[in-house]
Amino acid sequence: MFDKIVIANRGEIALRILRCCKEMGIGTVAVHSSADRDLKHVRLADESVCIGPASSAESYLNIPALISAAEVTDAMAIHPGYGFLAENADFAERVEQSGFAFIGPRPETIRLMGDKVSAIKAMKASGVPCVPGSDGPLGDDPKINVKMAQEIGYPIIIKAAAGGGGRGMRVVHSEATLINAISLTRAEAQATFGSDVVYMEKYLENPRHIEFQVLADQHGNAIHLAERDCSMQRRHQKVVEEAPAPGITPEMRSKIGGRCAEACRKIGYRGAGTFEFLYENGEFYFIEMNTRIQVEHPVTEMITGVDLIKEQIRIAADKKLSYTQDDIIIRGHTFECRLNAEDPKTFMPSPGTISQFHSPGGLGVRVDSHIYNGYCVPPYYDSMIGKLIVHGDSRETAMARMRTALGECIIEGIKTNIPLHQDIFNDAAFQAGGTNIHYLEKKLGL
Ligand code: MV4
Repeated sequence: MFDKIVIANRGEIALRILRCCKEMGIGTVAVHSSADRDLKHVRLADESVCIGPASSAESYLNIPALISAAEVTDAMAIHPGYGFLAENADFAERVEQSGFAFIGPRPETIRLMGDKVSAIKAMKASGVPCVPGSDGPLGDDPKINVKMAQEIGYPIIIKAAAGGGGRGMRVVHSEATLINAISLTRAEAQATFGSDVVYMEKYLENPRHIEFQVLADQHGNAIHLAERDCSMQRRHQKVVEEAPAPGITPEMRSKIGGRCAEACRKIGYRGAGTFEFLYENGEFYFIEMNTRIQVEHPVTEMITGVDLIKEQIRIAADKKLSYTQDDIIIRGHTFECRLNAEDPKTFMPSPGTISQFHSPGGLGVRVDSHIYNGYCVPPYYDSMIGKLIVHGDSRETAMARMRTALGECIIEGIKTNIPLHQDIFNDAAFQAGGTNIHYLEKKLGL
């Protein structure tokens, strides 16, 4: 096992990784920007290194500074967390070339999944159900593209191969606008991602966003850990996640999850990963794979009892998975509310000093947050200040527990989105379960 790990991230996920390392008896190196000296995990880490100024580009995205931090502290591995460099194949490659373990997939896998066209191709070949589409990059012959769209059936969506997470997409409702939409998406993709490769899919109008968690070791073992429903989102930012997804039968879970695990074995996947699906009319359609630990990983941990960060670290250290598929049993229901320092109505960021923080607690309540009384939320980074996670024996119990926890939570000095969460947990359609990806934006009148 590693004797020391560099935590190449900040905020709640850095603290989550630090806690896991401590539990595993692994030494910790916190790296931080000059604006982040007072982060909770920096104070708790065995060692800390300032890697640059406040700007992420010069600190958390600074590859040479991160590798130097691992070298000077004589660490063995680097955990990238989520965001920042977590899905940067060049970073993973340079970490490994410098003699450190990258706690994540192989660089080639990150690259494969970063290109959405090659990701879909690999998944389709491995038996994962995909959205009907172009099965590859679009060419420049308008006649061929018109015919393809006709065969798929409108509406269709044009997506940038280098996009993902909602960037570089355009919905087309009829043939009249198709050719222009392809050109526009191509030009935008070139400008934004430096690649003009685009592809076509059937546009699903009212899907839910359901994703499967997987773990795969370097000994040919791969398992799935059920699904999460992340449909409650605004502008591609998830707001509430839950597991399991309402209405998904054990048979469907085992069928789709099994396909995901099988795909992992086929491509030689390593580490934790997420298969993103759109779910509509009882069918799953793969859209993208995330090669990182995700913000919402705790909902899966709470229903399975599996420590996903611990498994990531063990896998990177070449250990076998601690579980077989048969060991994974789903118990109860979990919700997660992402707590953001923002105006609950305008969504404007609200950085500043937290003058008062009282954490909710009690049976089935988990708070993954780095905030404390007097902590100053800096304006330079994402506005997420923590996650409130609840578990209960049933969806109803978990929901009641979340309402109680939200009511107990006091954060003063900054604005937070707690009132938005309270609205969501009092919403009849959300209470019934199974709301789609457009529900929140419609509710908010966007
Ligand atoms: C789609 C889609 C409908 N049909 N693909 C947006 C983020 C990116 N990961 C893929 N996205 C979508 N792809 C087809 N063929 C609708 C979306 C989409 C979406 C997906 C998941 C969560 C929120 C979303 C919000 C708007 C659009």
